[in-house]
Amino acid sequence: MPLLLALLCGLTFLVGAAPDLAGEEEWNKCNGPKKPLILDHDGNYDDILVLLALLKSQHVDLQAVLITPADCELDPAVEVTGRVLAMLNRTVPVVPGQFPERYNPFPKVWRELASEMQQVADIYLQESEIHRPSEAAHEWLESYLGNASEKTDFLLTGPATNLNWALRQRPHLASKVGRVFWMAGAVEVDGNVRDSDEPGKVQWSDGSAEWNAYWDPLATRELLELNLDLWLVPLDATNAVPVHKDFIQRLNPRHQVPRVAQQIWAQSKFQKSNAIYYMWDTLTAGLYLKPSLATWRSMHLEGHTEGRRQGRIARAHRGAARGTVRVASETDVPAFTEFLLSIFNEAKPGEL
Ligand code: AGV
Ligand code: CA
Repeated sequence: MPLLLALLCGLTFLVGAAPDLAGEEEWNKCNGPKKPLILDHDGNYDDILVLLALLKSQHVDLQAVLITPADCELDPAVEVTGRVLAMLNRTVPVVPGQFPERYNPFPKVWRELASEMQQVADIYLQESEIHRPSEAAHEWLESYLGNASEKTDFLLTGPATNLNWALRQRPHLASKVGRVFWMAGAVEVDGNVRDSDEPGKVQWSDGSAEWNAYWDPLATRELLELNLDLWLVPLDATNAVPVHKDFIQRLNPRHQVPRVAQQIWAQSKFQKSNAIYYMWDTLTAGLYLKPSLATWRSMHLEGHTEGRRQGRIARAHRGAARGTVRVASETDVPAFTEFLLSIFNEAKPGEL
């Protein structure tokens, strides 16, 4: 990309230009025609919605879907992922990840949502053959990056375990990693690990961490230290986008993708007051596709790994050499909403 264009693009996104159509065109120019992307999700409702949105986007060349066994039961999450890919005639590898040595398990009732989605998929989507490599996600990633001729972007909508694991094994592969968008953390707001659907089962935590960062606190700390081109979307940004009924009602049930999206969102327990469902991951995907929808702040961050604040992502002490990332702060919510709806509702030629 010519230097001037690169500079212009960088400037536009850092100040958060008006997210209008011109902004989008600008982004697409910066982004090139089709970008290789790996989605690493953890099988909850909005993770699957992200997959649907990416498959409909014209600007993404999805290389693989990695699945972290965090906020899901693994097999149903793999199955639902496979069916969604088959619905859009895609045969990308679906690669399950392994558990790290130490992790903080997600509440069982949330992990079971993957089976609930599988039941819906059973009714609405065809059974499909899944291209499931035999290696674990981090091993698969090592060989993928080793063979890659250009950089690949990453969208992480669960914990950062797989990418961090691969790069710890083979640090030189970081040069093959493009932009990394990660839904994680709560920098200047409260965390959500004490939200619960299981009364009486409160996490041993001071409440300052966000779940994706808390599941594998070591990976969180290490990823922040890798000096990647990291774009973090924490609760500070996602708190502005709780799921609303009027949004769900605007999805067009006459087309297959928005219909499936509507079913998943309607099923999400978005109206519960003890554990409100937000558009955490879909906002992150939206910002990946169009960063100008938010303003970004450059921050020096570190992850805590021990005690009751483990999983917390906080500002790093002065002078720390590593850990500068871009952090989403203010999102233009109406513009994001329209953008997401346009992705889902836009009919593709030949789509049912
Ligand atoms: O912390 C947000 C992350 C997102 O990646 N996940 C859900 C999204 O996929 C964990 C989570 C927090 N609160 C939840 C979660 C809830 N009420 N139900 C299910 N998962
Ligand atoms: Ca998730």
